Amino acid sequence: MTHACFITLEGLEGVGKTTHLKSMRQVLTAAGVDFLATREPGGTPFAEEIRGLALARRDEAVDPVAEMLLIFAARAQHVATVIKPALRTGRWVLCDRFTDSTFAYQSGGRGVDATFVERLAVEVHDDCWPDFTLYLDAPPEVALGRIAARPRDRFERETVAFFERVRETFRQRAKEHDRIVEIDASGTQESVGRAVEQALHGFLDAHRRGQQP
Ligand code: T5A
Repeated sequence: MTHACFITLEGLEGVGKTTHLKSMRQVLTAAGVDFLATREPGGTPFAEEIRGLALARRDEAVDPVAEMLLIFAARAQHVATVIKPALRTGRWVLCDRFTDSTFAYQSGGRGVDATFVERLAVEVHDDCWPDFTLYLDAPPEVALGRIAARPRDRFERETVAFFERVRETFRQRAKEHDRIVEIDASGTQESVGRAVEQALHGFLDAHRRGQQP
């Protein structure tokens, strides 16, 4: 292996990120990769507290820019104290969501200007972008249907139209960035799992050959 890689998993609520992170961990372990698994918003005690603030249901409407700044505050802490130090010491990072989610939710979903997101991304994590991102795609009714029985946080109470915009932004970013591989996650858990593992093996093979995107 040449350098430590930063891998992320993206997609709507309930699409199967947590489920498939488990098999991604198994693939990395079997390949002999030393990695840490983490998530956003969160990944450190302070950032997890910010996550709690951002996701909590409340009576007061939350301003989209205030929401985005909270998420970037958590990200600043996470990148500075967990992600960058791990990568610097040769440890790979596997992260459930990262800045692609901010483009999808705060810009696509809430309407914050994408150039503002881009500027904050530069300030907060500079060139620390994922080397490889798996985007699990499914219509909102399929993804949210899978978590219909559990209590909803502030985001999960949004409208289908909101999630359609989020999905469209994810799909657009997958078209624009070679590092993002889109996987149809509307099938069975087994078929999606196979596609996830195949894509990750493809990345690992390309990385070994020095050909990653
Ligand atoms: N957020 C986050 C932003 O707005 N901006 C940002 O920049 C960031 C980083 C937290 C929230 O933060 C927002 C977006 C989010 O609203 P989160 O913690 O990642 O995000 O929470 P969720 O996405 O809500 O995580 P979930 O646990 O809801 O969804 P998962 O992990 O995608 O789904 P998972 O794996 O738990 O699966 C859900 C259920 O479906 C089943 C599983 O067994 C499970 O029961 N399942 C399937 N069933 C049928 N077929 C399949 N193919 C299945 N795959 C899984």
